[in-house]
Amino acid sequence: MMTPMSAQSPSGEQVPVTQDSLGSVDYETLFADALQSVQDHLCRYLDKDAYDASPEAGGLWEAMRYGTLDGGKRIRSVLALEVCKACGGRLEHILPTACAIELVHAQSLIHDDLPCMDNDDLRRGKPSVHKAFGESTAVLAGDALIALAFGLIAKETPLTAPITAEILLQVLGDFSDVTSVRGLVNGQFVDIQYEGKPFTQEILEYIHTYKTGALFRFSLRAGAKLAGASPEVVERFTLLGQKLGLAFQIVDDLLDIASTSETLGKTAGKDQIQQKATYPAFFGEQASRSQVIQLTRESLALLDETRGLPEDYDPSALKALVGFISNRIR
Ligand code: GRG
Repeated sequence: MMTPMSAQSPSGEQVPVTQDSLGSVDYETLFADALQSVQDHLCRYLDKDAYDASPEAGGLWEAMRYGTLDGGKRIRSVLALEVCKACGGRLEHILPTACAIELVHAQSLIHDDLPCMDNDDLRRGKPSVHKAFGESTAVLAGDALIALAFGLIAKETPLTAPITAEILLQVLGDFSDVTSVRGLVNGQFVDIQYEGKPFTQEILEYIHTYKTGALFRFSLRAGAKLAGASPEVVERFTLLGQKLGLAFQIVDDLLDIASTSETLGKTAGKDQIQQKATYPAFFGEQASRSQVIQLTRESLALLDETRGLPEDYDPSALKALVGFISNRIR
């Protein structure tokens, strides 16, 4: 079992997240194997030599690799891997999808940073892709990453038990929803529409549900599906993904206020300048923090539910991830 640690809130004060104070875990150490598996697979997939690319497209591959391989917490892919493992699944079945999640996440950051979107010159502690490679290359790199992500799932997921063609098609269908106007694009659109405008709680929840929640929901859902879990278990983990996505985004909003660009690797303090629809702007910082604590408790309770899971089900790694999401400082 993981050792519980004390929790650090985004504002720097100690917050007891749960009764047993599950807190800021040493994420890189605890999940070193998962992080390495994802990184190795991504490096191999984005190896431009392996793709017989014409030399003229070399700059595009370079931009894609720059935006994807160097930096990032990989929290969504690690969640997918750990859910699959907890549900009795195998690494080889979830790894292609976990990496596809990282490709789409990288694409969303590349496009989000463009001047026509959130306009940020700094990402993962270095110049954002359009700053390093130019705007047209950044747009094309993002476009190429989305298409490659679908190919990764379709071509590299082994069709061995418990994975059937039907399960694989379901995952691809879910992935299409996440990457379309039923997911991230929808959230980003509404987020931009409401910049500098009055917004309601419903709009705020809507933005977060799609902009950030969609990829979290997919990550956990795919992890369960690709372990061959029952529909009930898949829905339970999808709900957990919804709660974790929301907690992750509220913490992101709090860090934008309380942290620095150096720590975050992206420009801090932008939400207020751009008058974004955020939890702290609507509810205040303290109430937002309380919501994170509530979501954390609900997430831990979902992980204590064992119905439909293998006899040796061990939620400790997933509980550590919940603690990391709630108490992260970057
Ligand atoms: C998917 C087709 C398609 C389009 C994307 C641009 C866009 C449309 C959506 C933007 C979504 C977005 C940037 C949401 C913010 C989510 C968020 C909190 C990102 C930061 O995630 P971290 O902290 O980043 O996990 P690292 O760098 O650690 O990977």
